[in-house]
Amino acid sequence: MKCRRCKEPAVIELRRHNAAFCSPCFLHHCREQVRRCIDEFKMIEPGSRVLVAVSGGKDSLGLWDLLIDLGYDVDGLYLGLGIGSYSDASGDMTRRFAATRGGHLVEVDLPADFGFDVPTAAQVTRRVPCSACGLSKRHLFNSAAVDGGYDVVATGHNLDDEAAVLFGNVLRWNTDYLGRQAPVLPGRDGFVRKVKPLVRLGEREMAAYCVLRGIDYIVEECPNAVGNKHLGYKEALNAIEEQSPGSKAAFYFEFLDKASHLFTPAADAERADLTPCPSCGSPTTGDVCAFCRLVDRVRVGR
Ligand code: Q46
Ligand code: ZN
Repeated sequence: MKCRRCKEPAVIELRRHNAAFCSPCFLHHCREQVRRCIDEFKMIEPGSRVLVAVSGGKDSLGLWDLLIDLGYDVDGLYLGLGIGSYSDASGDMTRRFAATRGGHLVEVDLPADFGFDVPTAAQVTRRVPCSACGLSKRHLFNSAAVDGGYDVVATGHNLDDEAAVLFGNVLRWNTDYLGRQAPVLPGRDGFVRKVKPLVRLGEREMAAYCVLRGIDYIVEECPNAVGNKHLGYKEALNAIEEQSPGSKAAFYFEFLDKASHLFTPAADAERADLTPCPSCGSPTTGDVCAFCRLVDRVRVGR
């Protein structure tokens, strides 16, 4: 197998692109995919300050690395969730990357700053851990960006993640979620713009990117991810992709192109009336925001 760009021996084959690349050309390919994605979806304007949410995994650390190399003014944000040894390891990995790359890391810690961890919140609310975790992430990514004066929050969702979420939403025709599947969520009234610059790269490409760049990342998944529906959807899509390379990308990008606009009115209506939370000032549709209510519930529940 020879590299498509330089004809040297290839180290990775990408069937979806009907191509193989040597190591330097593969890294170039990854940067190109991110650069094209940012341009195409108008994700980051020149001079913007970007905050990338990092978990210590291949996608978020790879994204931070790629954005630095592409010349963006980008800092990392690490959110400590208090999920036992998983959180300890992911925090260590993230700090090590920041130190090696000379990146500035903003840290927010649920136990230290808000007095609870994800397992406790799950226990008190009697819901799955991902529910309190997702709520906390959405809230704290935004508030950290607002407090730090950032223009954009970037997350490491890759093509596999987005295709799997789309698959799940289509299976159940969750029309309001389908309206929010875009790789860019515009900012407004106290919400910072959110972007997903990795949607043109798959999971395997991100793992290879980190290995070839010498980026140490946490391989183990969060213990709460085991057995969730999302992983099942990924496996189903991988089986289809195996038979027909390119299906995953076509499924996702053709949706964006041809159908996503049909669902945006539902999503827009839901974002209609926002007022500042009396407790923390974040925009909310209710009185006190969902995150402040969670913090209160956990405090009382104990
Ligand atoms: S939501 Fe759920 Fe993740 Fe939070 S509790 Fe773990 S699996 S980390 S992406
Ligand atoms: Zn609040």
